[in-house]
Amino acid sequence: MDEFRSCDDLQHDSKYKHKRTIIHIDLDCFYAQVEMLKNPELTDKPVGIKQQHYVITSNYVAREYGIKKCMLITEALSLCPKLIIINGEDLHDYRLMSSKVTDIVRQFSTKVEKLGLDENFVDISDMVSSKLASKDNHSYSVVGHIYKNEIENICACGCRERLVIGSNIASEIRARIREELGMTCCAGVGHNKLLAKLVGSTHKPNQQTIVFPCSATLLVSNLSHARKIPGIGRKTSDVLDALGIVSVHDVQNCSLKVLEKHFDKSVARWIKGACFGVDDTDVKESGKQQVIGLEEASKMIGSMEEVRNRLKSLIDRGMVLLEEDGRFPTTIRVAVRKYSSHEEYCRQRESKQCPINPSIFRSNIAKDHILEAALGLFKKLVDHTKPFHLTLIGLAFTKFQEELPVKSSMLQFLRKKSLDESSSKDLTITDTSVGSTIENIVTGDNDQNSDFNRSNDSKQEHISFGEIDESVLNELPEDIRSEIMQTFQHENKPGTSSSNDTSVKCPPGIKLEVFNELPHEIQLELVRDSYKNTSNTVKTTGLTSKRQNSILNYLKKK
Ligand code: TTP
Ligand code: MG
Repeated sequence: MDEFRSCDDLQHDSKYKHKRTIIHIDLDCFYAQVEMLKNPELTDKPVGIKQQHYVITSNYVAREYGIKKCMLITEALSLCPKLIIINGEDLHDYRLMSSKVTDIVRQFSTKVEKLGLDENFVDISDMVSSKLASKDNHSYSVVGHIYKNEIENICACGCRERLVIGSNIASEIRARIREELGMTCCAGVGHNKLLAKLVGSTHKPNQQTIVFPCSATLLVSNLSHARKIPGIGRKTSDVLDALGIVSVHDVQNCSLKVLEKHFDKSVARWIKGACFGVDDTDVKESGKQQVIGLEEASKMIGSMEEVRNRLKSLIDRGMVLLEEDGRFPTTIRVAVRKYSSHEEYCRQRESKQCPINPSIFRSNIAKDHILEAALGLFKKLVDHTKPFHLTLIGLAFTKFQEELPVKSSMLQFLRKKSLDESSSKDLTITDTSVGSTIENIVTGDNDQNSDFNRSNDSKQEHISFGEIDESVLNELPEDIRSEIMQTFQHENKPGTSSSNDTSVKCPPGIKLEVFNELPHEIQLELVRDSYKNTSNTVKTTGLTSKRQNSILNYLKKK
C-alpha cells in the first residue's frame, strides 16, 4: 500500500490500486462528423446540427466562431451567419455509426461499455498483461500527450509501463476507426474510468492523452466544480451545493462523516474518492442498447394538448426504432426538463418509469397503451392542474427482452391434461401491465421464490412435443399454428430464460379447464388474489380485494 501512497497520495483505498488499464474513446463532434462524412463538401465549412431551436453540436470549424453545444440557433447564426444548419432529429445514421465504432473497439477487448452514442470505455488490462508477458514491451514509448504533474514521481507497481502500452493500443484503436470508418476521435488512457474520461478531453479534437496515477488528483482538482466530475449528477451536486461544498477542493477537505450524513455510505465514499481520482467502477460490458430513447426540446411546452401530441410523435418514432431493434421493452420512462431562467439549457432531466407488458406489442393498440402509461407518468412528474413550462419532453424504452412472452392461454389450452396438476403447483407471474405498480409478483409459496427460474427451467426440460394435442393443433389456421409452434420451440430451447415470462399459472384450488377459458386479465386478478391470500410480502395494485375474492370463491373447486 505504501508504494501507492508515495505515488499519488491516496487517501482512500482502491481495491484495484493501479492494476487496470482503461481507455475512453470519444468521437469528435459526432453528429456533425457523420454529416460531413455523408457530404464531404461540408468538411471545411461551419456546420451546426440542430434539434428543435437549438444547435446541439457543431463541427470544429463552427466552434472557432464561438458556437457552443445547446446554443439557440438564432444566437449561433448571429455569431456565424454562414453556419450551415442540418437537422439532427433523425438518429438513424448516428446510431448505425455508433454501433460500427463499438464493433471495432470490441475487437480489442470484450470489456467494452458504451456511454451514449459516441463514447466507449474499454478495459484492455488483459491485452496489456499478455503484451508484457510476451516480453516485447521494451520498445514502447508514450503515444500522444501526457497529463503531467509538476512533481515527477514514478510508481513502483508497474502502472507506468502498463499505461504506456495502453497509449499504444489507444492509438491502434483510433487508427482502425479512422481507416475503416473515416471517423476521428479522442482517447484518454488511465488506470480507471474516471481518469480515462477526464484526461481524454484535455486535448481535442483527434488527439489522445495519458494520465499517470501521480497526476490523478491534480487532474480532478483542476475541474472548476465538483459537479463536473462524471457521475456526480444534478441531485448530488444540489445537495453538495446546499452544504456549501462546491469545488473539488471543498469535497477533498470535507470529512467522510459529513458526506455520509447526506448520502448513502457507498455514494459518499465514491464522491470523496472521485475527488482524489479514485474510481473502482468496472467497465460494464454493453450488449445491445440498454435504452432506446427520444426527446423533443422546445422553448415552451405548456399545455396538456401539446404534451399529448409530443408524446404521440415520440411514440411513433420510438415504435420505428423498436421495430429496427427487434427486441421488446418491459419498461417505459418519461423525462421532462422544467424551465428555469437561472439554469443552463443542458441541465439534467427529471424522469419516472413504469413497467409495461411486452405482450401489448402484439396488439394494434400498442401505441394507445403506451400513450396512456406515458401520460400517467407525466402527471406524476408535473402538476398539470397548475400552469407549467417545460423545455423538453422525452420517452425511453428500457429493460428489453428478446422475444414476446408465451401466449399462455392458447398453449395451455392445447396441452394435454396430464400436465395439469404439476403445472398448477408453482404460482409464478410477472405482471408488467401498462401503468401497473405490481413488480415481479412471484409465487404463492415463499420457499419457491428463490427457485423461480429454476422451477420454470425444469418444467421446460420435461415438456415434450407430445404434450401438445396435435389433433387440435392441426385444425388451426396455418399462421396461428406456426406462431404456437414457434412459441413452443422457444419455450423448450435450452437456456431460454423465462424470468420475464408473463404466462399465468393456475392458482391452487381452481379448476384448470375453467381457468384456461378465462380472459388473461381475469386470470391475472385471480393469481394476484391467490397470492395475496398466501403471502403478506406482495406489493398490491390497489384492486379491490372484495371483487377478487368473489371471483376466486366462485371458481374454487367445490
Ligand atoms: P458530445 O460528445 O457532447 O459532443 P460531440 O461529440 O458532438 O463533440 P465533442 O467533439 O466535444 O465530443 O455529444 C455527442 C453527440 O450527442 C453530439 O454529436 C450530438 C448529441 N447531443 C444531443 O443529442 N443533445 C445534447 O444536448 C448534446 C450536448 C449532444
Ligand atoms: Mg464526442
